[in-house]
Amino acid sequence: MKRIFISILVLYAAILLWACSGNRNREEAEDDSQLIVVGFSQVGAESDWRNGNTHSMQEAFSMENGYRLILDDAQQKQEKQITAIRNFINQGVDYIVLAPTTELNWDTVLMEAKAAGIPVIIVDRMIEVSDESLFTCWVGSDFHREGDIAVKWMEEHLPEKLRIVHLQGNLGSSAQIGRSDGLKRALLAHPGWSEVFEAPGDFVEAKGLELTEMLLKNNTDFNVIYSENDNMAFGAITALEDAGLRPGEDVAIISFDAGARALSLVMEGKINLDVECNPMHGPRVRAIIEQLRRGETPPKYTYVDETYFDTFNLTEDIMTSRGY
Ligand code: GZL
Repeated sequence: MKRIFISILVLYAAILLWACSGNRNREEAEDDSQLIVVGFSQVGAESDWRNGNTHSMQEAFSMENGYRLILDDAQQKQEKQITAIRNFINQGVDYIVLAPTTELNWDTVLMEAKAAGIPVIIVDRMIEVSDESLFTCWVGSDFHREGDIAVKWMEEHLPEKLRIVHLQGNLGSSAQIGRSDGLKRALLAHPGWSEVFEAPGDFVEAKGLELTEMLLKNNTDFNVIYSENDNMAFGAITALEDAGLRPGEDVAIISFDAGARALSLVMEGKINLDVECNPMHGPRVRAIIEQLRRGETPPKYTYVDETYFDTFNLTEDIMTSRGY
């Protein structure tokens, strides 16, 4: 008799537990419908900078903050971003955030987003469109200024005779256009500067390594590597060291992004100059969305503050305080 009573009690407790969990799932489902849905079309995961940018967006658009982030990695292909934006439209997201691979050919898909009444915020690189109403706001860097910072430093710290290897980012991206522009103008202004090699390394470490190994194998004479991001610089540094050369001494290394790994190399004297490119766009974009939700009008363009680091100004405190 006692055994039957206990069995009934256990069965009753199990039914009670099941009912509660069902309620909880329903509550979560109801809460989930209250979340603001953001579709984020990200370039890819090609560099430390890009990963820092993605992490910043994931932290800003967390469920705890009242958001559901749908992240799409385009593997550096514009056509994948266009497909992702169309998927976001079909899913009826509340906002679309686009980190564009290149500047051109966005009008058609942004017209579709506009027709669907979904605000589009552009982060990082710039886009060129026929009608600026096709996006709500832009948050990013001034890449031409970054190139000018690098050139000014080179004028002040490097010898008059420069034989420059130019490792470019993805051709057609604002980061490549702006950083290349700075060097191009300097080459015209400095008779003692010559560009002995130029090629896209697509912002990836493997291409930086491959291109530099090829140059060394061909006995190309160079004394500066102007690398348009840290990851290509990492590859170039490996190639130089494998060949018994001292990066930062035998060959000056100019880089962009200034991520944590690169700043360690600045401290070691292997990167001479690293121009900062701030990836922490998450909080800025979230602030824009919250302004829009309050019916306010955020600025159309917001440039992030950026500086540069070299062995003269970099400290351990700076490195620990930057968070990326
Ligand atoms: C710059 C960003 C560039 C970084 C690279 O804002 O677009 O793309 O410099 C990244 O590291 O791949």
